[in-house]
Amino acid sequence: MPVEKSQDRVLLKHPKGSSVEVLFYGATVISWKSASARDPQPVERLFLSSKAALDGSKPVRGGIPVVFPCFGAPTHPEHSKLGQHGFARSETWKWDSVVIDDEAGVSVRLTLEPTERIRSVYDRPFHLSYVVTLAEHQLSTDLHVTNTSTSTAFPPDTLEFQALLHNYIRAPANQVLISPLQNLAYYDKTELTEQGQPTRKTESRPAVDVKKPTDSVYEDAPQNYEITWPGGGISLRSKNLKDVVVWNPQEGGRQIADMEDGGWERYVCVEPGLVRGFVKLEPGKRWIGQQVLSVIAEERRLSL
Ligand code: TA6
Repeated sequence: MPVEKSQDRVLLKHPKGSSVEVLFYGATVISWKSASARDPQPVERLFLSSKAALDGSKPVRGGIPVVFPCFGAPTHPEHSKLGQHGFARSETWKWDSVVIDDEAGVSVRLTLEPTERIRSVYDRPFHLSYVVTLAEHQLSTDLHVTNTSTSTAFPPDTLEFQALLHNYIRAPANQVLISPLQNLAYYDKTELTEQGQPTRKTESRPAVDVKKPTDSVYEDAPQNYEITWPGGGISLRSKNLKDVVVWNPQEGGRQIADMEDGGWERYVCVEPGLVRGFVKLEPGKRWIGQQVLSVIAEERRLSL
């Protein structure tokens, strides 16, 4: 299956018409096109702002930015020199290899290792690899984090990090519903306490909408979600990413310099991550956070 590599990106094409495009900058998936029974021609499934910078000057506004090693503003002392959402989304990753190329799908790997620039803000023993896999109706992305320390000292040279896959799913924001999140504890970042912390709430809605500005971090979520709207839907399964963030700023999107006009009406972010607490990874160990996005089959969508 064709894997077309250029200076700054790689394009994967499936014989059944689906495709995915990954920028080396941030290992950001910037396009995923897939057909369905309703759309015989592949259609774009991700939102990418027309004002997004794709030249490596700033993180990409749209697609799937990779968040590592901190989510939001850093809270861990080891992350204190990092900016919002860490450095993985704003470094240029290296092309590694084609991992799989068969009837079922095509899959490539990019890697990121400490560079002088990264070490100046995050001097920790890590290796990242990101595997993007395209199938006919499915896109999987897997983030592998290795603690490369060989130290046998005590206490161990543990790597502590958060990770999240910041999916901008193309959807009519005023009609989209996300489920099942009912009864989960969540932190509402649009409502701060007197101490400036997100308000802790319990989700009462069987299906969550984003008709008003939404920035909610759900804790210990089921890792199996449906994002649906009249005539469309995406299912999302994740592994080792116990939390999930739902974000849409609505009109607040006007304040975001690289958001296209009205862009907030065209997406919802549903982001599986491990962002409450930290992964604690001992020397020599590897952790993998995974997600699979699938186009929901037509028959199910019609019955919604
Ligand atoms: O994941 C949701 C969030 O953390 C929001 O709080 C919102 O600010 C968004 O990410 C975008 O962050 P960015 O740094 O890309 O502007």
